[in-house]
Amino acid sequence: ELQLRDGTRSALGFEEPATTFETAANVALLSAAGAPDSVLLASLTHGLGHIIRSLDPDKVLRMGRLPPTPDLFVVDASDPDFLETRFFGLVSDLRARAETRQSTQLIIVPKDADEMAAMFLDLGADDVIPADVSTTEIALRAKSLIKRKRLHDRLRDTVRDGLQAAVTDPLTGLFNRRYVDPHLASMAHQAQISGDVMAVMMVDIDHFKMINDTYGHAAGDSVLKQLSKRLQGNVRAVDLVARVGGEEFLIALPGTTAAQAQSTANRLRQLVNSAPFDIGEAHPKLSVTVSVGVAVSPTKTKQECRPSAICKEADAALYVAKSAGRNQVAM
Ligand code: GH3
Ligand code: MG
Ligand code: MG
Ligand code: MG
Repeated sequence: ELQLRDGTRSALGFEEPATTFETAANVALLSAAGAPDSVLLASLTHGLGHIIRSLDPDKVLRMGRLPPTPDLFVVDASDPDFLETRFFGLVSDLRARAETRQSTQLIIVPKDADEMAAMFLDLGADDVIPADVSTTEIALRAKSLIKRKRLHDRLRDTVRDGLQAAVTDPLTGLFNRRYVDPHLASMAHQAQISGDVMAVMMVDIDHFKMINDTYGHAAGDSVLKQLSKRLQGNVRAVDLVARVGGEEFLIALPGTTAAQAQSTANRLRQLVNSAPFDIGEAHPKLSVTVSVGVAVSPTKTKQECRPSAICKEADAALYVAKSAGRNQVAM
């Protein structure tokens, strides 16, 4: 018995998680409360935390919500005295719920229960095996399921990271133009249906070219990074700060009136000017100012909420602020 357990564990890679899996596999055993302990199932889950001997879907799914979510659910439906329909419901629930959808499922059925096996596969089980196959075989199949699942996880993460990179400005970590357009569109849509107001600000650094020309491009970059932090750190969580040009930032503020937007813009403008920027030991700290153009929706010309119209008005207001001498807010 001991030898069997050890053999199963090492076949699954539990003995050497670092070489077989990047992190130890997390396996949950689901079985009827009264079902006899099987050496195999005990060994599958040995030392891995989650062993839940329950078929109460709520209990099981609650466990799926706790990190780490099991890589594999082993469902022991091999007890012929137990009603298989309860297992059917559980398996389809695990597949349907967001918390456990990514976990794999290995179902152990009584031997010669072909129809039951087919039913489990239809319901979304990844693999079904009769209870009389060798423990090595079960262990190998479990291992291959976990491996496949980990591969899927990695691919999903890679895609997510790729999407994230596509909408992020690498210098400042802020969202870029590509993110702003759909974000503004959905914000405008929300404002439209709720009859709510929204505001957009264009923030542009004054005489930024002079900073580059006088202190170098690296100093300019450093100002961009610090300024981004100041802006991002001083707006609400629902507000979006994005870098939309070299030294130009867009801030989108849902549910914000003209008066509120103007006061926020002035607060941010003063915040930039209130403390000088550190651009390295070789240079004195540098005082920086910004000009801000503000627009709200519904816009001056249109009742409907169109992002392009608000942005155009914010741009025009920015131009006014620049022409009027910079370091000011216009709307
Ligand atoms: P104004 O007050 O009218 O806005 O003048 P300005 O000098 O800020 O505006 P202008 O558009 O003439 O110059 C913007 C400069 O920003 C020119 C460009 O070289 C610089 N710039 C754009 N992107 C970057 C960047 O990523 N890093 C650095 N260091 N400079 C940048
Ligand atoms: Mg300019
Ligand atoms: Mg500028
Ligand atoms: Mg500019």
